[in-house]
Amino acid sequence: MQVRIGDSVIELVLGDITEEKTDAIVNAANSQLAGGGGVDGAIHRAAGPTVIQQTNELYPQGCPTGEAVITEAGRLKAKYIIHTVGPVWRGGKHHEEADLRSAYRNCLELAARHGCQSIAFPAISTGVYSYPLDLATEIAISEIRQFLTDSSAPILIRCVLFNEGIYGAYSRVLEQ
Ligand code: AR6
Repeated sequence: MQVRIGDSVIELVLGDITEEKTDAIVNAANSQLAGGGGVDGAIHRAAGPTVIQQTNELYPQGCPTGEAVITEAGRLKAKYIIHTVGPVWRGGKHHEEADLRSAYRNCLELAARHGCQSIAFPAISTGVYSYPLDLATEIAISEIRQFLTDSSAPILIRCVLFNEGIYGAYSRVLEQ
């Protein structure tokens, strides 16, 4: 499914983000940038050891929640990996929404600063970090829409969704 916003496109696909050929793919990392399970584990396994070497060298302090850092992409087809840290869901009253919005926005701004014309996102925070899927989806789509509305350069944003349930949630919100 695709929606056009000006000259840009938001696209939803079902699949594995490690196979994407977009200029950048986003990793849902932890604040130590230490690797982990979920999409983080899959990305590091597919990209190989140079990525964790780079995060250790360039970002020894890790990455705070809501921020984003960039590395090359090792063996992946993408050029860059943007590592962001979404919030852990703790009931919704611990600035989870602001942190998740800021994670999306910082990824998009970092990608733009590196000249990326296409970027693939997973559903940040909706796995191990337990953010309720419908709420996370609203935030993802609204931040992406806002960024595309504000920016002049055309860009493709692809949300790569790991199962039918997540795809369904995204398509319902994008259709609105
Ligand atoms: N491609 C696309 N999406 C994926 C893939 C994949 N290969 N694998 C999983 N997902 P999660 P979080 C989806 O848990 O909630 C890690 O241990 C998954 O279905 O990967 O932000 C980190 O190191 C879900 O919808 O990330 C952190 O400690 C989404 O990706 C912590 O988990 C995010 O799930 C981050 O938790």
